[in-house]
Amino acid sequence: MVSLSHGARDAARAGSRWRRAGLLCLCWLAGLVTGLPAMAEDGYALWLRYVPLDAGRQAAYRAHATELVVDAGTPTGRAIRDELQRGLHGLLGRAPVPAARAGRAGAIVVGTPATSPQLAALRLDLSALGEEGYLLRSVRIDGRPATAVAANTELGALYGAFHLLRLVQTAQPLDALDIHQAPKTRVRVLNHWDNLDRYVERGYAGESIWDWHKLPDWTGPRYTDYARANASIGINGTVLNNVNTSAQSLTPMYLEKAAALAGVFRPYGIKVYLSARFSAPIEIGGLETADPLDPAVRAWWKAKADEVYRIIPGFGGFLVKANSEGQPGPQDYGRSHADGANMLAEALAPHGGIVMWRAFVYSHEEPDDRAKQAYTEFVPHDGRFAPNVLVQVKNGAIDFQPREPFHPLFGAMPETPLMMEFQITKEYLGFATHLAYLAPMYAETLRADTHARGPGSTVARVVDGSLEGHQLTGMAGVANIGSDRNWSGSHFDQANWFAFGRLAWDPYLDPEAIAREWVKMTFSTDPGFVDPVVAMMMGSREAVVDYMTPLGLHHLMGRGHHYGPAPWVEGGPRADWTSVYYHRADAKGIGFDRSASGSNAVAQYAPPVAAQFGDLATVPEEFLLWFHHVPWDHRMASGNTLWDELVLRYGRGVDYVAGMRRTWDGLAGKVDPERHAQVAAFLAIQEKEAQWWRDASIAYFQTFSKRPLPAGEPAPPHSLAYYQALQFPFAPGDGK
Ligand code: BDP
Repeated sequence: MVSLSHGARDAARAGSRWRRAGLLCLCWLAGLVTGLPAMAEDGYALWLRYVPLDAGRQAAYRAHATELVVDAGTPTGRAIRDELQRGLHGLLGRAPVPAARAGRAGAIVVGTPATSPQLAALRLDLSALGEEGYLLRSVRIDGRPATAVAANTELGALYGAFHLLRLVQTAQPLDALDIHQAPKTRVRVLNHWDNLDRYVERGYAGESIWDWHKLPDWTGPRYTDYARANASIGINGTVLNNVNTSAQSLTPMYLEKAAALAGVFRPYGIKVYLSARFSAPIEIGGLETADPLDPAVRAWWKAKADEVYRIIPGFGGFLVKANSEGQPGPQDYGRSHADGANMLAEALAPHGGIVMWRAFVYSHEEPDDRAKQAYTEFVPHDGRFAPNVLVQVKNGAIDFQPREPFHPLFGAMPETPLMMEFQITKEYLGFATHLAYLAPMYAETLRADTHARGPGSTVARVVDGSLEGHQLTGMAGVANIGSDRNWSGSHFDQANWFAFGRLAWDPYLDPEAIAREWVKMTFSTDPGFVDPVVAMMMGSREAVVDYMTPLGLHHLMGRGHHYGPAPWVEGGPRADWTSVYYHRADAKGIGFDRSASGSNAVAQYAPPVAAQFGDLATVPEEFLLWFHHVPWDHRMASGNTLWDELVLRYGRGVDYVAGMRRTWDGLAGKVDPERHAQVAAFLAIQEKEAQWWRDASIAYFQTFSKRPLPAGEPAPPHSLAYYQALQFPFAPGDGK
């Protein structure tokens, strides 16, 4: 080993200091030249990055942001002021000057007529905005141009402030604003499937962000950033704990912890809700039964609700998974879902709380098609739920598959407000590494026509209450958030959180427009980047359908952990947890016959929909094998046989991913290297796994079809036995 004298060592150190300084300088210069921030980007800032705009834009926007007038005397007022100062300072290089009243041209005046005399003097019509809506309008105050962000409540004003920032982030003009916004649903919540030990069921972004052990004493800045991000997209509630919950969450110790989170979230309009375990009266209450008609049980829940509200002021209510996948529920006592939900509703009602009662139910004792069970169990109780109950229905009747037809409950329970449940975490769509933008999937369901009250009875109209005149409405998204620095496990998964919030606010928004907003806010407004990335996102979910479950196939993933292809899964504790139950491939063909000749699940839809889905000649091809068992030689619209089409679709999905990789590689100069590298690496994983899905699926289904692959389609590189032998005992997110 060469030893250096002290002098030499010092000189070497000084040299490396200079080299380091030079490198820093270079990075800074590079930042100036490329317009990219010199700091490495890790995704933590989400879509609220607020990086400097180019000089020309900055100058234009500064003229609209000279002063900021907002009453910061309340926590929400402070949140508004801080966000606008932070955002505008970041974007424009200079924050507007705080002022008590607008005195210069270009002021931003935010608040309610009650908090702002200047807004009151404008006599704006806020009557249609409700409690959460807002108005952004270019006005004149004392003859000088100003921007008004006005609402009936401070929360509405906060939402308006985020909208104003979004306009700047996405390079929209501020000259002649006249924007009115009010949410179309009332309860817009994330469902965290997080356990108290910080394990996240179906979570692919690290452990739970709720650090229960350190709560209530330590509430780090991340909780505030979580609230900011959610408020920025209009989410107004969060269910902190898993639907498969432990009764512990309702003990005083955990209620105190939840209260600390609620305190952080309150200024941002985010209510805390908890999943309630139906058997809690037994487990933590010392009762012998949880029978919802038992007076002692009812009294226990009433006292529990009183206690919860004492500890957590403004608590939102309970989410319940009952009599589903082994969870306890009212049926354990011969009672109905309505009995169970109404008992909790009665306990919460005096405090203004609600019950979100899940319709995701199916039982292994029930031999009928799993797709039919929720409808069978719930429709008879239509009209029997208390007014503060929402029945929470997954988008499709099986389970968050890459594509499902809309759930037949939508439109079938006119007397009951039905809440939509979407999955944001990609349990069945490639975990965190596959790039799949889910807004097209959400919108496909929302736009589906139930025909419940004739044509135009879309799922969105069921969910927003307009079809049947319900006031209590909502949308839930199973969160993809964890303690990973980038929150969602991958940069592009942030888009799904964002899109969920935007669609919960307005189920009629265009997925492409949402993607465009998100890309501009998250990466860059350069059209040379935005256009190809948005195009790539828009087709990405269809690609997953193609390489995993084309033409209406479903539930073909690995057992338990749900990772990778496993269409061969059979046996085990219950038939409806296998793949063969769903695809039913045999020598004749493939698919689940849910037409009148089969399980007749189609009959659960309104007659025009049932007729369309139930007939092989009219069923949309994307749902073909969902509703029919179809011969291998069936002619498809393309002229191909079903078998050939199936193989081609698998390949099409893989090709799409290869195309996304090419697109992304070509954008290297337009995005910071850190995020570029991770997305590129994840796309490589996705391509490998898409290929695996294609190869394993074809190898398996060919044992039934016994047909050659279409010309030019490569044979799977391995034997079926090879794919079947792959094991993944430590795949993340499995239930436990
Ligand atoms: C399934 C998940 C399981 C959840 C269940 C649910 O695999 O972990 O508990 O949904 O929604 O998709 O209750």
